[in-house]
Amino acid sequence: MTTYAVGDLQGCLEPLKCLLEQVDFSPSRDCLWLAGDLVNRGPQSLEALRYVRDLDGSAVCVLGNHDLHLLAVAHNIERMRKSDTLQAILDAPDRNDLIDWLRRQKLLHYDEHRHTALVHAGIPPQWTLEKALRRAAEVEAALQDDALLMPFLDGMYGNEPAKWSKDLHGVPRLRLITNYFTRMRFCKADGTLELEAKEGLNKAPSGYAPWFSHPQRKTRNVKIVFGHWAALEGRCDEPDVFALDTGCVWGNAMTLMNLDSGELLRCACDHGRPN
Ligand SMILES: [Mn+2]
Repeated sequence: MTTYAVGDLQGCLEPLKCLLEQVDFSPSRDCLWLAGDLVNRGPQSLEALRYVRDLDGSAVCVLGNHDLHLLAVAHNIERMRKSDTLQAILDAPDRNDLIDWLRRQKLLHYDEHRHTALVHAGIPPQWTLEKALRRAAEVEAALQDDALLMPFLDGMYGNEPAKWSKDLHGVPRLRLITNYFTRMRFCKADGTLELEAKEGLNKAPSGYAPWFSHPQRKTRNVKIVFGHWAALEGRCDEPDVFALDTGCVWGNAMTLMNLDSGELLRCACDHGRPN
């Protein structure tokens, strides 16, 4: 049994299949971790979503910002944007099953055996793993609660509050937790977020640094696998932190990591590119 991890699919299913073929992936034997953003921007969002759902117990998936956006669009909370490629999912006969499956996925996964965490964007520097898991569980519970789902999706969008306080409650609290796990790139050591900058490591806004590079980060003892930040091009220069989004949807490669050996495999095939 081998466990593999992949970054953002964003509707690029063919490159994933190409990578899994190369390693002779078998769902009955192996496991695939997905760092979220299964859908949007790319050409095969519906097929990618179905593929991962059908991997069933062989896949571990965390939610990304695009996956949450799909949930909001599917619940008529948010309008589709021009660049969204989600229509095929909304029109699919199994749409309700897919959306229901998506809302039951986690924001943060931790494998005790491997001492490894999987998250879409990152874990803010001021939280221990235990605290991060408790915070993620708050959002996961809201997503799975019929009474809380709509108010959460409705209030999910926005960049404020930027700074964590344990006194935050209700939707603003859930919004900040969600922003940490699904949108964060740069922040301060106390977790104050800057959500506008999307460039690489050397383009940090003044006073901010990549979430993983703060010296006092409380998850330094945990291996972390994440996606979301394509501008890193797979490099974050931080021990035990693995940036797996290598921008396949933007015409670059998809990366598959063997979590047991640390080996990285890239598929530079261009069939994932949007027109
Ligand atoms: Mn993302």
